Amino acid sequence: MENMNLESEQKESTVGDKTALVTIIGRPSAGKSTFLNTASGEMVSIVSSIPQTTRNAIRGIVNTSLGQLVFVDTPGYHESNKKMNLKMRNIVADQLANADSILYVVDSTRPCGDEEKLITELLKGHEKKTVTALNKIDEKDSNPSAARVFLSKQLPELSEKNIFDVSAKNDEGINDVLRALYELAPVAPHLYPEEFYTDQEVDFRIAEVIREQAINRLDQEIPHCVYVQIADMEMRSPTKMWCRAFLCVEKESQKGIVIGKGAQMIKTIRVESIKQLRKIFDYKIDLDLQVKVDKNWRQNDLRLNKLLK
Ligand SMILES: Nc1nc2c(ncn2[C@@H]2O[C@H](COP(=O)(O)OP(=O)(O)OP(=O)(O)O)[C@@H](O)[C@H]2O)c(=O)[nH]1
Ligand SMILES: [Mg+2]
Repeated sequence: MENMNLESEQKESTVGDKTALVTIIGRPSAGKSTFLNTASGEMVSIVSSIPQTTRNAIRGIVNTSLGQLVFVDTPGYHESNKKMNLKMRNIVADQLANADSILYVVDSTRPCGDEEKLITELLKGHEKKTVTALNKIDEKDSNPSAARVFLSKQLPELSEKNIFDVSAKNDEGINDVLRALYELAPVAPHLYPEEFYTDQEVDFRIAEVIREQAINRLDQEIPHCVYVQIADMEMRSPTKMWCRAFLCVEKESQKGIVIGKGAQMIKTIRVESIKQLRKIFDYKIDLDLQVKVDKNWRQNDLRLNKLLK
């Protein structure tokens, strides 16, 4: 009996008692998903140099001795009347309304103009619960001082002590941001068991990894015209899963490009996806990957409602 008590004592949580739901917002390509991956130490949200990589609200959980921060990565917020963008903006607005606090990521290498103003408008009224990360300070053309001047004009209520210079890519300044977020967080029950670092379903994660590998190899408009459909998944043994997925494009002409000469492109996407998935899951995934045309899917409300949430 005594031993059992000892065991339960040892298993007692080492995660502190604060909890907060933190929505990450910022322009496309500001580095929101990179921040989340670095802060959580896991590949939670896919990253690419192409704006509008993230299309969903994606949760990543950071547990430390101070408590549990549940980050919600969101699509880059920007002006465009395209159906898909309007849906992505709704995702951001919903997540902002739900948030206990906000992590505002600014790309310090880009001048703060109208695009940034659009986001500061969204943040008005939320200044007290916002922590700002001026990202990409590792870049030569980074200008965090200019960003600070812009912010002091646009959001004078924003406390300077909650604005930090960071490099999400190089893990610089991340702990300062986390500390400030813990400072704002209330003592509250945790939202997830401490072994969780994301709430994403397996099929969604597989689809996202394939999309990441695809968009990082395709150019011009094609990355925006791609989505991944998981058609079938089956555990064939405790260490092996079989999965059939379709890389869907909008037009017949794009299909040829995604397949590539001698099917080289689709083969590379498949092999690199398997490698990435191996890092995430503790079983091997045998991937059957094919390309399919889903004509003008970005105009299809049913499809968008299913893909963007
Ligand atoms: N130099 C540098 N590049 C970075 C840093 N953080 C992110 N990046 C790069 O910026 C690009 C966009 O990063 P993401 O994390 O996908 O940006 P995002 O804000 O999630 O973009 P969307 O999902 O499109 O809104 C990628 O090429 C990243 O490697 C950083 O601290 N320094
Ligand atoms: Mg992103």
